Amino acid sequence: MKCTVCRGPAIIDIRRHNAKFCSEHFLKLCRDQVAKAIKEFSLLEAGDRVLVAVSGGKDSLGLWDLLLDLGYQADGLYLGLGIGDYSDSSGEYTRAFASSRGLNLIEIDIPDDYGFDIPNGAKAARRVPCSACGLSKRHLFDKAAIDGNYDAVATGHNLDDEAAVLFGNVLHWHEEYLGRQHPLLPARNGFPKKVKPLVRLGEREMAAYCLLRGIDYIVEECPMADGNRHLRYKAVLNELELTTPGAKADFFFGFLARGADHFAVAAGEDTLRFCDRCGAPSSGEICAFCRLTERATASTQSANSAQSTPVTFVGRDRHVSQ
Ligand code: Q46
Ligand code: ZN
Ligand code: ZN
Repeated sequence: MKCTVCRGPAIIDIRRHNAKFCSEHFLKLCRDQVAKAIKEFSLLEAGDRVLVAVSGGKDSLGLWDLLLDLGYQADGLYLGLGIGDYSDSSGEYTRAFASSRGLNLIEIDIPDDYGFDIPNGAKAARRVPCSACGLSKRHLFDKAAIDGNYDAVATGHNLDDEAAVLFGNVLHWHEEYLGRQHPLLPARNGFPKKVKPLVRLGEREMAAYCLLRGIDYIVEECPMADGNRHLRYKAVLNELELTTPGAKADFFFGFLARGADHFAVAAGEDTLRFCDRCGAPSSGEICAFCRLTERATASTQSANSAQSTPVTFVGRDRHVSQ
């Protein structure tokens, strides 16, 4: 197998590009694809200060590395979710990456700082864990970016993630979520700009990128993801990609080019008011995160009884919206 660019020994075959790459040209491809996404979707400007949401996984650590390589000022933000061993080791991988490169890592620990962990807090608030987790992440990333005066929050959603989310949103015709599904969410009404610079790279490419760059990352999935719809959509699309290389990219980029505008109105406008407790933009007097914290911590004292009480979950599966 030879590199399509230099004819040297290739280490990876990317069927949707109908090309093979040696390690040098593969790393260049990754950088070029991120630079292309940034330019194509106007994600960042030269010299921007970026806050990268890092989880210790291949996508977020790879993204941090790529943004630094492309010359952006990038700091990391790690959220401790209190999900047992998974959180312990994802924090260790993140800290090891940051300290080995002398990077600035901001840490927020939800159990220490807000008094609940995601599994028990979600149960107490009668939400599915990924719904409580997603809500907390959005709120805390936004707050950290605004407080720290960052130009944007960057997340490690890759092509596989975005295609799977799009698949779910189309399958159920979630028009509002379709209206927000874009690699760029501009700053608005007190929310920071949010960008997804990895949309042109797949999961397999991110794993290979980390391997070649010597980035150690947590391989294990979050235990709360078990049975998640998002993972089932990924499996369906992987099956399709096997026989139709490029199907995921066609689906996602075709939507952005020809479908996204149609749903833009459905995303609506955010209400211009602020949470009475924390000052975050909110559609009601008290924002969703403050309500979650209240319910999650009110039940901490009676956690034992909450655990034995049957609960009705509300909220959606993870990754459906930003
Ligand atoms: S961390 Fe949180 Fe994911 Fe775990 S609880 Fe669900 S949303 S699966 S990216
Ligand atoms: Zn080559
Ligand atoms: Zn609030």
